[in-house]
Amino acid sequence: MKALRLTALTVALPTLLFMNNADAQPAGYNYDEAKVPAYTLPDPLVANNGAKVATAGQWHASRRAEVVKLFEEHVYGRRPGKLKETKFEVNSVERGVFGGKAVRKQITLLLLGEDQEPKLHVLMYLPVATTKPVPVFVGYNFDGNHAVDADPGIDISTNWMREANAPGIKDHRATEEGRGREASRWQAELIVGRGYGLVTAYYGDVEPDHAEGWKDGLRAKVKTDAAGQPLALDEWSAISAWAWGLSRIMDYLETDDNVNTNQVAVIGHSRLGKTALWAGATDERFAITISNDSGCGGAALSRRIFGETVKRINTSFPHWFCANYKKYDDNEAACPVDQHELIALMAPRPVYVASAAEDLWADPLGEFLAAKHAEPVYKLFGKGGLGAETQPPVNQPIGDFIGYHVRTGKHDVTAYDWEQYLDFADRHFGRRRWGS
Ligand code: GTR
Repeated sequence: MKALRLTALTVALPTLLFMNNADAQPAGYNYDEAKVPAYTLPDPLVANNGAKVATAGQWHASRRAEVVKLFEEHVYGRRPGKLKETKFEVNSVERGVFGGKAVRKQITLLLLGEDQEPKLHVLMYLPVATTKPVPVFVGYNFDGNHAVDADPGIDISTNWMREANAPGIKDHRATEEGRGREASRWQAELIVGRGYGLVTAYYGDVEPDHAEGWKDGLRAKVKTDAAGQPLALDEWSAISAWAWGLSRIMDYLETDDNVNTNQVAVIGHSRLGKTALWAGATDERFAITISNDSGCGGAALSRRIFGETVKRINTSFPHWFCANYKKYDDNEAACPVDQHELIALMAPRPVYVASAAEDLWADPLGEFLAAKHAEPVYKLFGKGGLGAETQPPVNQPIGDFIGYHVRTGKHDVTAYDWEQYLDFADRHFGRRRWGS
């Protein structure tokens, strides 16, 4: 197999200049660029049979599907398509939100088309300044829809939460105190002010985020596929189940006249960034995919063994990936894919990868390099990639069809991140900045 060879030395310097807080990261892992091994990346443009993929037509006709299959088999597990017709119930429509700038809707998705669990509760904001269908951002939240804004009209999530007791959580359930706790990560008013809708749901509605969570979630409920064939439970990982839920939200959006369904961007932070990438890779209805600090098993190259490793993620979160992924514990180089190929699966659709300088656990440089090595696939389509050979300095966004920035600060989603995503979406959706 023809492969790309890289060494740590060619890429280390820009990052080292501003990354000196390894203390904030879990101990016992590599945060030293000099200790990144030389590695060889699989070439997305060499087919499984060794043939070179030279045209966009060849990528679409066969190679793309091969790469999806490799990720299904070795990383995320397969995910079924539509199983049953999802039913939608609009629970509330509130006008006059954000000083009259937005409509807030709450919709329940009956994922399996019947009045049974799991039900996915969707919170949606739409700007009222236009009567035209609007572009939207779709993404899961970590703490329940009520954490996205302090508005007391938002239903409190009743499903299991990962933290046992934390501000806004008691005995693994959300409390009133959790209202608005994730607001800085969502910037709903900013998004609406720029003319976009925001659509979010609590990922734990689909399946609780713990090793046994599947037993109380979607995967345990689904016994057969649409054709009545039995589904093995090991076919999909939790990340695949969550990504499947994002596709069901997309099904709903296709029925909502207020939404421009050609302009739906899927976004996620951290584990939900991994989920957004897998959703964008497997469901081409998502016009833009945005990965915010997704790290290991998301946008970061696994072969760098910098920060979180495959073994560590499979140990802490054994349910996120499929059983085969454990074969690559301490054995990253044996995996037939690396994460640049996941990013390449978005081509020719625009994709954005964002890092945070202090988030060494997620390997910011590894995220940049994965984006960089997705470029050859974009090139097949005549689309520009990052437009830079080395990682840019902090707070300097770059890129054409592959966007990238590393901002100052920690593992989080901030207003700065959202400003970049909005600018990127404006550019690709051919929009003038709202109000200009
Ligand atoms: C960490 C995990 C990361 C990232 C993060 C998160 O504990 O090691 O891969 O997913 O959680 O989702 O916040």
